[in-house]
Amino acid sequence: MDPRDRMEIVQGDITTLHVDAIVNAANESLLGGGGVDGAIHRAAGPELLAESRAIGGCPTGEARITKGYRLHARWVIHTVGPVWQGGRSHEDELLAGCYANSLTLAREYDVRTIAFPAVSAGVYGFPMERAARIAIKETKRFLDDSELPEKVAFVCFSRRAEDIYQQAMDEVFN
Ligand code: AR6
Repeated sequence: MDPRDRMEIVQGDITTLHVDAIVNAANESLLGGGGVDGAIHRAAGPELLAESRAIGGCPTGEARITKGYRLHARWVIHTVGPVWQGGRSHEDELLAGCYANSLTLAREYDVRTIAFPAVSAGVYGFPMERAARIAIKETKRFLDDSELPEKVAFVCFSRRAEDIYQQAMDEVFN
């Protein structure tokens, strides 16, 4: 199937989705925080923190996997996006790494359906337009060479984010 038909934009709360894996926009400690990270930890329950603590952290641009516990999702893939510092501190490459490394881990665990939030585009201050373009470009690149995951959802928390992702999709595929 064409990568475009395997990628979709959805608006809503990532913690409610029935997918094999959801991606968490974590920080290097993997010990939880605000934003989507806080929402995922609240929905998954305290076992998630216990398993995350045992991992011992994750460098920016990389990804780690845990179980999903009380979530519908079987797995949580924790990735650490870069903090936006103006764009000259390898933020683009690090963010691209978040997507490539999360998708690689997903494939290793036979994940068929996965959902990403807008990694780094909240508290970490990455401009949403730029983050969305990187997310879609990097995911397309991965899916071009891989049958798994079968479907990738980009979860937008606001209508504004949804519009931005839609535009990025049009740019990357046209
Ligand atoms: N479902 C989907 N998207 C959400 C949800 C949700 N439930 N909640 C927020 N978003 P952020 P970051 C969106 O700040 O920028 C944490 O404290 C949100 O609107 O969660 O990577 C971590 O521990 C935004 O578009 O992640 C780190 O310290 C996007 O998710 C730090 O924040 C990402 O916003 C990571 O910052």
